[in-house]
Amino acid sequence: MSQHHAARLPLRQVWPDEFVERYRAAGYWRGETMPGFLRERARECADRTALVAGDARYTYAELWQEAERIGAGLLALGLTPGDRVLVQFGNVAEFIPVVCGLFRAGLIPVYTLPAHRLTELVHFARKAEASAYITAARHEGFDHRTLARALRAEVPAVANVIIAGDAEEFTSLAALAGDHQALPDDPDPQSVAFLQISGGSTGLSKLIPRTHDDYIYSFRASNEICGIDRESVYLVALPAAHNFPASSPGWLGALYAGARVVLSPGPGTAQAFPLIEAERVTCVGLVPPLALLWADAAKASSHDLSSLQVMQVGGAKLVPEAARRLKETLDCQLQQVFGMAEGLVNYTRLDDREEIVLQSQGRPISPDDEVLIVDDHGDLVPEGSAGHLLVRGPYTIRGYHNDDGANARSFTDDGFYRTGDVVQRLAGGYLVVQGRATDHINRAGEKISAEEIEDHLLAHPAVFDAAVVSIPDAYLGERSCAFVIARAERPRAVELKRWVRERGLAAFKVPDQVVFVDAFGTTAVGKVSRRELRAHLRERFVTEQQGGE
Ligand code: OOB
Repeated sequence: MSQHHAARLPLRQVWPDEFVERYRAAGYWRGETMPGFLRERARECADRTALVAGDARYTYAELWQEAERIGAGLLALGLTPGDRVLVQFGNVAEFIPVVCGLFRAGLIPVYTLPAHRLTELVHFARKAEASAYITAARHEGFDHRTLARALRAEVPAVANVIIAGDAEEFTSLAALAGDHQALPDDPDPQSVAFLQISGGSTGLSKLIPRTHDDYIYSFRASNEICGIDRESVYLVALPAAHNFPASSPGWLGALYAGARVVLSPGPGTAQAFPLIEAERVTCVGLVPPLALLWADAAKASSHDLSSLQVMQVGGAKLVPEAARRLKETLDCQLQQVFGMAEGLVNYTRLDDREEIVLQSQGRPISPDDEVLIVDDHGDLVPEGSAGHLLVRGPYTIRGYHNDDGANARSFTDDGFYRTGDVVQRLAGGYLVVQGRATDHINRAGEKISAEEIEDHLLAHPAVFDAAVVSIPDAYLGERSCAFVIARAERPRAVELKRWVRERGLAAFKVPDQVVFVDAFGTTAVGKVSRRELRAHLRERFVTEQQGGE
């Protein structure tokens, strides 16, 4: 129990030796590390602006200095390199310096989303064996100190809580100091740099270990594909902890390039448009519903958006008609991005033919991304047919953190990750996402596991059975709908929604719609799989709705 202060062994993500050699020889893995490149930029780009967030501006030198202060301060509290630290921030000025500080101290950030609540944080803290939680006093009206207290009560191993803003009984981020604290050497490039949260296609979210070598390769190569260089200005409009705005090429790609990162507090045009004008933003990544909103708003806007060169759209499917609408309205290039926190990222290229940009979700970053498209039995489908996407490559994980069950399901014996996506491959390796084989709801880019929500609904005393499915939605792409068979007394829909919220879950997981049914309507409910059952309910519902209109 008292191993807490002993140095932890670095977490590793293991690729077989032959792959390590191959990825090094090809120049993908160069032995760079997060603190290593940040230190270099602080030297090369010392006085250039690295980060703009609210009223705060940091040069590269200042960002590094702040990272050293925070890193040393955390170690002075008793944290040890290798310790895992839950990080939860909205798009505020503290987020990036904190993450850089963790990298500097060899601490491992566990990125949570601002929307996550107690149940999720407890799960992440336990899975990661976290020993600290860093967050803001309040975010969007919610008090994270209260959450911190509840988290510490459930997981006492989270011994340190560090708060940006009024810290109350906790440690204040602003007061961290470690003047005499020795900082460690840069970590092993093949060790795990951070833990990312998976979309959670089955059950609870898994933790995704990404190494310095593999992640840096993904955003360095993304910079090239997305045209990010020192003169670029990258706007983070989606939650900064998400893999898309973090690394595709995201704020990390931008920092790697010596470019400028601008954080928008939210994704709305009222917040983002003035920033685009003021900072001359050149690139932004959005989910499809936002992209469409932005395009509409841009037509009527008095803001000068002429600096914008590339609008990236990803996280959920951009259907061709919507892509065409964007192309017609926007005065900048459209780039489709189909990625996943587990690794593989596909982009349409900036010089691709219009047809490809409208029809496809792009092609992989790396010539060494091995993409297989297989049928239900694992056999390759004929070229051009749709099938399950499997992938292996220089920046795709070989396993989740501390999760043998998920690893047995999600990876093949020879190390391919089963993405759960159903895709079709076009000439040139371009992928078209057709749908998915797992039951999660992709709600405007936020991934929700059907199973996870069903479990929470089933815990309600008045619920006999529940099935959560995705329903096509004109605005969100998909929304969540819970079909519920009640016991004797039917609860009200709002009560079930409140129930889910009060189970300590992110608000985006609360079912958008609750539909009570007397039975699930198949004669063999007990025999079919949950998956078939959900598909059946979805189909019946969508057909009835269309019939009714
Ligand atoms: C990104 O990452 P995650 O981990 O939140 O979600 C991954 C899943 C994919 O497996 C796929 O089901 C879906 O999100 N997805 C798309 C898509 N982009 C992601 N489905 C259709 N079309 C697209 N363009 O969402 C993510 C990570 C890095 C870059 C971009 C997105």
